Amino acid sequence: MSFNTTYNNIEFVLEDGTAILTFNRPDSLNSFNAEMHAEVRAALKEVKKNPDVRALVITGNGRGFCAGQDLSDRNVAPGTEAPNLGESIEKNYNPMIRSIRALEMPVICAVNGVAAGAGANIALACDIVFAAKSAKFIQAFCKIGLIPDSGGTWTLPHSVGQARAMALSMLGDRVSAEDAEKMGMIWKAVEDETVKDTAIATAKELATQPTKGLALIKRAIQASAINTLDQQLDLERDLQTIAGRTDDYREGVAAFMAKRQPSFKGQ
Ligand code: T3D
Repeated sequence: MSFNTTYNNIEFVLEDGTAILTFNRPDSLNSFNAEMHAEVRAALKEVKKNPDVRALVITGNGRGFCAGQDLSDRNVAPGTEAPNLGESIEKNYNPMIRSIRALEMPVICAVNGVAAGAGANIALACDIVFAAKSAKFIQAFCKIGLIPDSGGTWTLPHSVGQARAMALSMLGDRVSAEDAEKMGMIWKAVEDETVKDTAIATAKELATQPTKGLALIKRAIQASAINTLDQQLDLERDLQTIAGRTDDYREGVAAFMAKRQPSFKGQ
C-alpha cells in the first residue's frame, strides 16, 4: 500500500505495518534541498498520525545514504549576505531529529552508502542502525567551517565517548561501518546487498510486537542519557505502570501461560 501523497525527492510506502521512507536524490547523494525537507517533514507527520504504522525504516537510493544539506542551495558568493543557518536548523533539521526521537515506534535505519554531515547524524538519531559494509560515516561539517548538527554533538559523545566524538568532529575522518559497529555508534554492519532487506525485515518483525511497550523502552533508554540512577528508577516505575495497563501485556502473559504465539495489537 502507498500513502496518498506523491513526492519528488523521497519514496514513501507502507508495507505490513512498516513505513519505508527512502531519500531519493541519488545524483547529489540524497542531500537535502528545501523541497526534500518539506517532504520528509510531511512523511514523518503521516507516520505519527497513521495508526496502521507500527515501525519506520529510513534509507536512501543510489550509492549514498545522505550527504546532509545540499550545498548548492547556499549562496556564499563574495559580497552576499551571510545565510542564517540557525534558521535552517530550527525549521528543518531540529524538527526532523525531534520527530524521529519522539515517534512512539521503532525507527530502523538502513545506511546504504556514505552518510555525511547531517546525513550521518540523521542515521545516529534512529533507534537501530544497520549499515552496509561499504558505507562510511563522516562528520563533514568541520571541512566547511561548521559544527555537527542534527543532534551529532549529543548522539556522538553519548554513543562513542568524548574523545572519539571530539576527534571525529574536528578531523572529519571517514568511519567505516565495521568500525562504527565496533565503537558502538551503530548496531550492525552487514553485507551491502542485504542492508535494506535486513532493516525492513527487522522493522516488520517489530511491527508485530507490543508497539506501546517498545515506545516506552525508547523513552526510558533515551532518558537514561541525562537521568541519575535514582531518577531512572522512578521513571522505570512510572513507565512500567503504563506498560502493565496495555492490552499487549495481558496478551503476552496469556499467550505465555497458554503456550501459544501472542497476537499483539500495539496497544
Ligand atoms: O545549510 C544549512 O541548512 C545548515 C545545515 C547543515 C547541515 C549539513 O549537512 S552541512 C554538511 C553538508 N555536507 C557536506 O559537507 C558533505 C559534502 N559531500 C562530500 O563531502 C562528499 O560528496 C562525500 C564525502 C559525501 C562523498 O564523496 P564522493 O567522492 O564519494 O562523492 P562526490 O563526487 O563528492 O559526490 C557525488 C555527487 O554528489 C557530486 O555531484 P557531481 O559532481 O556528480 O554532479 C557532488 O557534488 C554531489 N554532492 C555530494 N554531497 C553534496 C552534493 N551536492 C550538494 N550538496 C552536498 N552536500
